[in-house]
Amino acid sequence: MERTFQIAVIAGDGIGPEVTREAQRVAARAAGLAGARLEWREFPWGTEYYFANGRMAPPDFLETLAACDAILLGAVGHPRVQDHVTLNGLLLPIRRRFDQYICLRPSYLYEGVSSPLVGKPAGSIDLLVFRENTEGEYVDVGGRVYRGFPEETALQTAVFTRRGCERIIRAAFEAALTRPRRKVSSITKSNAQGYGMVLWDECFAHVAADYPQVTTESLLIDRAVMEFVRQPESFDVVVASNLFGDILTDLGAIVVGSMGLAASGNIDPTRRGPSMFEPVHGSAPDITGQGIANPLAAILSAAMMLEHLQLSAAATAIREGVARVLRHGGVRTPDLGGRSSTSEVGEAVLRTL
Ligand code: GGG
Repeated sequence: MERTFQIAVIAGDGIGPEVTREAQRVAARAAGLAGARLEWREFPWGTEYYFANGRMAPPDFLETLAACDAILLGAVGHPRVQDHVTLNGLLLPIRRRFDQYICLRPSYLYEGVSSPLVGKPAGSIDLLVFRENTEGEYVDVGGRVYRGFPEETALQTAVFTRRGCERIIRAAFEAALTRPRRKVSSITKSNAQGYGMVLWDECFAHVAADYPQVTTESLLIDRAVMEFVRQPESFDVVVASNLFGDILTDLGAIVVGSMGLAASGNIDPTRRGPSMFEPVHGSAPDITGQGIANPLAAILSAAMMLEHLQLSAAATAIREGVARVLRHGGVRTPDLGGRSSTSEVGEAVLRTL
């Protein structure tokens, strides 16, 4: 019997709709070949909605999304709207409401793609970042007083809970058990952030004791960014706070060749609500409308979505298709040194299925 999944699509802003279109085409075909049907529920939320309605999405948008099996998101952000409005109006409430506490962001150096780092063979960089996704530095806690006066003051609070730290760290260890190198690196700045990140370190030591078969290391963020450049192959599974995970994964994307290859999943492993899948990149206003955005990050995010929906064969087919297109090298967008369009790359992946 054909299984049917309701997928919410928030293509969003800038290049979001361009890359999401390709991800939908590829995901629908791969799911179909695996005996499943994806029913798209497309929502026109984002900054155009904001210009018309003064908010990024309707008041009941979270209830609407709750009825779906997964969410596919393109990008949010517009040069005429401050980024904290777009993030706090759409992306962050979704992550929190559906307790998508794992932000999973792989970086893999594909055959046929050059790292900006010299002498890195294909496959030598293969790391998986577990970014804490519901608390830390991204909580909406703080305030401003004396606005516009010389004594204006802003407070921005980070929140670290034992439950929040332990569950993301445990998820990282569980993933490490499934990988050959079985290593977890924890990244903090606990020498300077003496409360939240010290709690994080304590949680890391506590959870690590349950996994004697996993090698561990704790690095300060300043050392970690250095090692991401100097020897990224030394990392296997990396676990970090919301902010540090976000920054590290842009670096991780660039050392494996392009932001256009960086996929991510915002996941609630308990499956109480929908998880959300999105490319790591933003709306890229500089290339919007030119038809040259790399759709592979969105396509690989859709593969993560299919994996989460337990359509593993479909997910694997997409990942292998992307690897073939990159290995062959004939069809690629300008970020990877090619001249192909967004839809030509999507079409090339479709042909592999
Ligand atoms: N692809 C989603 C997107 O547009 N992300 C923009 C962004 O700034 N995200 C910040 C975050 O992931 O925390």
